[in-house]
Amino acid sequence: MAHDTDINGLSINKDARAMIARARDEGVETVWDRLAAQQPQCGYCAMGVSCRNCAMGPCRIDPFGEGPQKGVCGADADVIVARNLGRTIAAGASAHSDHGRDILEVFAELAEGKTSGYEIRDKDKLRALAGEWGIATEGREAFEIARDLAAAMMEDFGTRKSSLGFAARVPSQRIERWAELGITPRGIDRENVEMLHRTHMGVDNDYVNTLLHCLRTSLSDGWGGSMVATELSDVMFGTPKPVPSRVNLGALRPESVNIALHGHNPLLSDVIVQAAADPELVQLAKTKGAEGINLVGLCCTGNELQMRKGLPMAGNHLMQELVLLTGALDAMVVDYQCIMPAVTDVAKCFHTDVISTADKAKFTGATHISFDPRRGLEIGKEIVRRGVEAYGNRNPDRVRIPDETVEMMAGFSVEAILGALGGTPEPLVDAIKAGKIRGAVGVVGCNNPKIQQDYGHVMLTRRLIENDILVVVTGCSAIANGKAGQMMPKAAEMAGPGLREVCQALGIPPVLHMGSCVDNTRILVLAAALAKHLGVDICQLPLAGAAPEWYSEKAVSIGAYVVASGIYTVLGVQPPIFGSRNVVKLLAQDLDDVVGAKFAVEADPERAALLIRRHIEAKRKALGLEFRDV
Ligand code: BF8
Ligand code: SF4
Repeated sequence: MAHDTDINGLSINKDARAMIARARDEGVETVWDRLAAQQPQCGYCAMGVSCRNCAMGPCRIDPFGEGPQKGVCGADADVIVARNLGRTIAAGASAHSDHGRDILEVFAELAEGKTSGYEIRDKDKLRALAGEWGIATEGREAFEIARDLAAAMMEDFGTRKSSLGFAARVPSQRIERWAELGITPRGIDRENVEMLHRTHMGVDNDYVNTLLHCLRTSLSDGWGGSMVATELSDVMFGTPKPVPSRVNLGALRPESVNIALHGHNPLLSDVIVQAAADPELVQLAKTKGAEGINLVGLCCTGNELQMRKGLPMAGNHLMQELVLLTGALDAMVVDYQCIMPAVTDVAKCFHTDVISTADKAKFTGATHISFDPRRGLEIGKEIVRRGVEAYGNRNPDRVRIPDETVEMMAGFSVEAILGALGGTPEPLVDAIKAGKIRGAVGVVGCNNPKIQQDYGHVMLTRRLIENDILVVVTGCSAIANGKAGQMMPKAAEMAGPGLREVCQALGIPPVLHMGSCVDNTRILVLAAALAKHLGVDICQLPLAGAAPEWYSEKAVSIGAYVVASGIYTVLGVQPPIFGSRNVVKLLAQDLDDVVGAKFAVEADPERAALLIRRHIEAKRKALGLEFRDV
């Protein structure tokens, strides 16, 4: 196994390093070993100039201009790079939107009274959503309203409409821009299918046209599939409110049955939380010698549970193998997305039962228990029972749980943020106008083993809050910031004087947990609400986005819809587009003229913070607000 990197360079987390060291001692392969084994990675693919879209290929373009400049079909670097980006975005948007559809289908069954373990927990939100979608609520039962809302939302996935239901949330200036550019998302599935069509050999051979459709496809995710997922999850599982929680591998308890919930969709994990409280199962755990049943989260399923229930979080993306290396995890329950196939291999080195649950996401080496919402609670109990049984196979001599947990706060939905402000964005707008808060930035996305784990998230966030910029986080970035102690109200001490004053007055942290990756839509909703409140377009606000350690196709879709919504976005990992100067110029420069926002790529978080601060001050200046020279 190749170990060319010093462990300290792999992660900033003490607990991660301890487990990586254990993996090396015991000969267990992890993501860092596999990355080393892949070196050197393909330069053509890294630049986006390889294509295998048809059997006349595979083809590649020589980025140095000496070798071939066209694929067999005649596609040049611009066309190939744009097509590859389009397929990446379609995959990412599809992942989010299919997750949204799964929630919607269960919501529809719930409305018909056919599910077990689900209820409508936020009836106010249901009524508010129905109002937005033009569905009558007066004198009607929640289930009747839910039935109509489900039917209306299902239409958004198809081809019968020319714009999405949530478009009414978008400021009118932005809607007009999208219409002028021809990028108004029509149907969620439609844009993704059309992207696959356009990128077939011999269809869209104009890179500008393809890139515009990239934006439209991503918008069908942000204002479509992901937004359906977030909003209906709130209706079914509760709209998050500020809640205390904890994070780190120390969330595992040596004396308890430990079950990790990993993946993205709260449909199953929510019923598992109910099942784990079942007195019979708790008793069973006790008869096996355990103190009780301890659930912990990983990745975005973890975020969903942490946001709504304060469930402790074991870690983010690069912790999924390391949590197994504690030897203290009895079951890892997975649904889908970001679950490395490697987890079943690492689990084999211990007693851990990996349980897959989605029929569309099976894992060789895992136990598959097919999820069915009609028997949700029963299946939840069956899964928890397996975890309790696996505890009996645990070898206490192999248990190493490395660290104390860190306290963090979660639960900052838009409703909760507005609630903390007294029900209106006015106080936030006033703080921005007064310059106490210079602006706000969403720091989101993944871990990537090419970057020292969490360094990008934590350092960028630190530099922003020090400079009076409010940070909102989702996904693995939220977990990284939690581990770094930046998500408690006392972290306001790390912030600049203006932001500190506002946070201390409201009793909130300077870094707000807004949820999972589909919950980036909460950030869109907040940005749109601020823009509407001020009567401006989103692109005029002092806002930015950043994905310092992104790895996934979903992150590319998120970046694209954030930019298409008018928010400047800085990526910390180079996307595979640098084989086409024209594509880079369009995305990093020309886009600003058409959608009022663009991308930047900057690996160093200190420099990324500077780019963002300059951008925010420029937006302040353009709005006629007091600004600083950065
Ligand atoms: O959807 S941040 S590594 S876990 S893709 Fe995955 Fe990235 Fe984490 Fe959540 Ni989002
Ligand atoms: Fe080559 Fe064109 Fe086929 Fe791509 S689509 S593999 S560039 S011939």
